[in-house]
Amino acid sequence: MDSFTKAIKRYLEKRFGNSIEDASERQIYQALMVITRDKLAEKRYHYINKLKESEQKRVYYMSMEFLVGKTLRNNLYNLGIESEVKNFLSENGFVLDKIYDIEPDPGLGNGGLGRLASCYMDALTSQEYPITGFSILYEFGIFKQVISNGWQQEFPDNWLDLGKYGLIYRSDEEVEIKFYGETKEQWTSDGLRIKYEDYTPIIAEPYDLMISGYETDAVNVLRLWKSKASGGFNMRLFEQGEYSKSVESKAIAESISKLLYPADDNNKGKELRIKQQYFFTSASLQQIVKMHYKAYNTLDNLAEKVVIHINDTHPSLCIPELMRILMDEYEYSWDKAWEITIKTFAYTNHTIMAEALEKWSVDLFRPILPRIYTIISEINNRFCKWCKDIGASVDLEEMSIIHNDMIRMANLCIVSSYSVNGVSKLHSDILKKDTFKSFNRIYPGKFTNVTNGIAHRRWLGQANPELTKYLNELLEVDFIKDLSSIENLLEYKSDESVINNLENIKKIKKVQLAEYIKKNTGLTVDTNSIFDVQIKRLHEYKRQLLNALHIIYLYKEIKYNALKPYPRTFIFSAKASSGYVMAKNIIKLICSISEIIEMDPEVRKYIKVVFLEDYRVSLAEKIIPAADVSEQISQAGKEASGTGNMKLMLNGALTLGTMDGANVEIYNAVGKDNIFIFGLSSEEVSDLSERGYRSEEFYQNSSVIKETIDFMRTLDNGDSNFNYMADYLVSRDPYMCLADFESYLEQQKLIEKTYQDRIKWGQMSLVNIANSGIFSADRATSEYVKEIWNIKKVK
Ligand code: DL6
Repeated sequence: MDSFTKAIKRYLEKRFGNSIEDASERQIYQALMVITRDKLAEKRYHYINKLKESEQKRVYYMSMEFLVGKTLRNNLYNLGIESEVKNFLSENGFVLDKIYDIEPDPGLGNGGLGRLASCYMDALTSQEYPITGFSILYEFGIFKQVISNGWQQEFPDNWLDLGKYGLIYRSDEEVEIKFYGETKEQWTSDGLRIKYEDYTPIIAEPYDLMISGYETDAVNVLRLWKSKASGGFNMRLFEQGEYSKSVESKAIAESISKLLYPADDNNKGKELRIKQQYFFTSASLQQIVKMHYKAYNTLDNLAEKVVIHINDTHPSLCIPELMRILMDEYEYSWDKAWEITIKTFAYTNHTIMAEALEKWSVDLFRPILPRIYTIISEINNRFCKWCKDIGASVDLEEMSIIHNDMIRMANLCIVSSYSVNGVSKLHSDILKKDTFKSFNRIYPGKFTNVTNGIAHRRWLGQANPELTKYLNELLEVDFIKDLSSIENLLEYKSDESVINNLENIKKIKKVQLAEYIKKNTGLTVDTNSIFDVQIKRLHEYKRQLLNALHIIYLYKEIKYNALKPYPRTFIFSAKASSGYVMAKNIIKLICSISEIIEMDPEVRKYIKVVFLEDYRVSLAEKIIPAADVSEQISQAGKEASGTGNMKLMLNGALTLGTMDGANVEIYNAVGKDNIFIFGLSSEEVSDLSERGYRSEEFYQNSSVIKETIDFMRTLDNGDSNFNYMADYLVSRDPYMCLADFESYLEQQKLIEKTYQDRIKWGQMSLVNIANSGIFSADRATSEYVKEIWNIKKVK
């Protein structure tokens, strides 16, 4: 620790010519970021040497998204020096929490999928497994959301400005990526060779983010690639006065890593997305193969030493890229290259939503990546032929990788990987029995399940230090090291003093959140009210609209039927994709309800609605520990797993949910008396869809639905969209909010009643915390390690 504080002082002197007494908070932040990073890099050096010596198998985790969250607190916590740094800073007049606030959230992802990738990096590192993450260094991560008059507005998130201090630039490992051009087959004395002509080269610059583990010597790396024009700007054009043209090619090259998820509702956007996918997969594969070859002087043993994990289909171009490298650069035959390839890749599917299963049009794809297209096409031809040869009575229309001039990326992944997994039991079953049933038939054993897990060190240890400290003292087990031991808490289920203490901690977290709400929205919320939380991406299938409809119902009952419910604060936070009109309408609706209630003294005594803008990891860390109710109300069969449900449970919130995704496993873990379940099951949803769902029938046949929707219309003041949303529910309601409304209402009433029995609620909350062990990312990654990757810890 001494050396750490000395290093801070030295950095301030050398970098800014300042002593610590004269330093600004910004300078302290920069010093902490750089010194922590360098300390981790030093540890990494020793770790990587051990790894090289052991020649053991490694995992490369490919993901277009890593929602890493703020890094500084995580790193100090993992290094076990957080409290010393806090004291040192405080002796010198600084507050560590204020320094943490300076760090931007690296928003290199959208939601669950990206956060999962980061939870897994953290968990694997804490368990000393060798993993490297690969992604893109987006200059602008997920947009900053501002709510203006209830409407979402998007602003660029220039996170690198302050986030760059955590990165190490590895100029020695740049690679070139080739787009467009033509490939020609050429016979040489060594046989048939592929020659690239007229291609556009782009340089991938590597930046490394150190990933620390808890109480371990292991340090893994997340490698982020940034695009750069090959050869910089065009000097000749510049000298001829063609200033804009001279920088144009540079700008085009650099657009690849400019933005996370450029809108792809037009061909230009789609093109850019394909380029992003190939850019980072090609750079990563080139790097992996080069390192492997350097270590072993052969690629014959690649699959013995390397697993490449494809996180959803976005990185699926890894597959043809490995084939290309093996054949075109290392002169392997097709058969040998294919044998290596299919033993190297494992794929996780994260969605069954048809619109999220990626497809690329051949016309768009082929000119950008001619050689990669040829390889995909050949994989497909051989796969279809193989199906016919084995006489499989399968539906090639459903399974062919290229179909109706579209390339189906999930099919490519399934055909080319040795393992395919879903992310909850229900989701994996649906993949096997429905979405990919024909594949499951011809590849018995390939499909498997790994239920998601969360990094409890961040979501409990760091986000809720009060609860962590209390449980540490009470349980006397290191549940931060091994979350399964938290089940010892069950012994205290009948101990009222423990229940009271847990309640007091919840209150502390609610007060902290209330302060944040006040500061950021101006709203005063009652910390004795039930904090009812729905935080996640805004999507129709997640049904924030169902939640809103319940609030409208309560409003009507309070105002016109003298209902006096137990006070409740409904807290929402969610970003909508910039082009997703209905999602933006739902945000507007929630904000309008909030405003109307706030203006009504009679109603606001009982209910309040808060929409917290700019949902991100660090905001989730504030909301989750303060939640009483966790709304997990997706239409059954649509949410692959969910991970927010696990984080909320871990912090003592009770789940109000459908039997969807991992809710089913939460239900099994806590038992039916410690969760609030409602709504149609996934089979019932399918049956109803097949029979033809008509929401209007539910509207006509249920007085409570009819009255709520009719009341909703009366709230429309011209500037709000109550009427529009009411029409939408009655005429379309694609995710069956109306079908589930009455059963949702029933559980909401039960929640209100149960909450008032403080001991009962406290016991239920305790049971949830105690049973959260299986949702640790340590458990989930251990399953990947044993069942899929077959790797060992670095000793
Ligand atoms: O597996 C992580 C996460 C799940 O918890 C969510 O249920 C699921 O919706 C999400 N999937 C995606 C995929 N999107 N696309 N494409 O984000 O993955």
